[in-house]
Amino acid sequence: MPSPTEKLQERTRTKEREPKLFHVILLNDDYTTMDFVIQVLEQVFDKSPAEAYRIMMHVHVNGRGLAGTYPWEVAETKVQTVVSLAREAGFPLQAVSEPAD
Ligand code: TYC
Repeated sequence: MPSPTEKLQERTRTKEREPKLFHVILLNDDYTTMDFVIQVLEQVFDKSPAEAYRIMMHVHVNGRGLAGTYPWEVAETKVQTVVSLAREAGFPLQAVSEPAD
């Protein structure tokens, strides 16, 4: 049996190496333009033009889709960036984050 100190050290190391990951999900709507969503996927989520188009069409057809997976703070910042850019441009585009597992 490991001593309590050894247990604590094991748990601490695991947390540092495996931060909890969160999916950033884009939601479909009827008003945001396809070009704007593609632009967001390229600029905020570093997608290639082809991948951005694929993800945008997936969201358009299925209602929601995965833009990227990040540690919690990065995921929250990306959600806020998407919403800010969309509101500045006059679009209702929504993004949410949710635990990856
Ligand atoms: N449904 C939008 C349209 O037809 C396009 C769109 C795609 C909007 C993805 C939001 O997350 C979205 N213009």
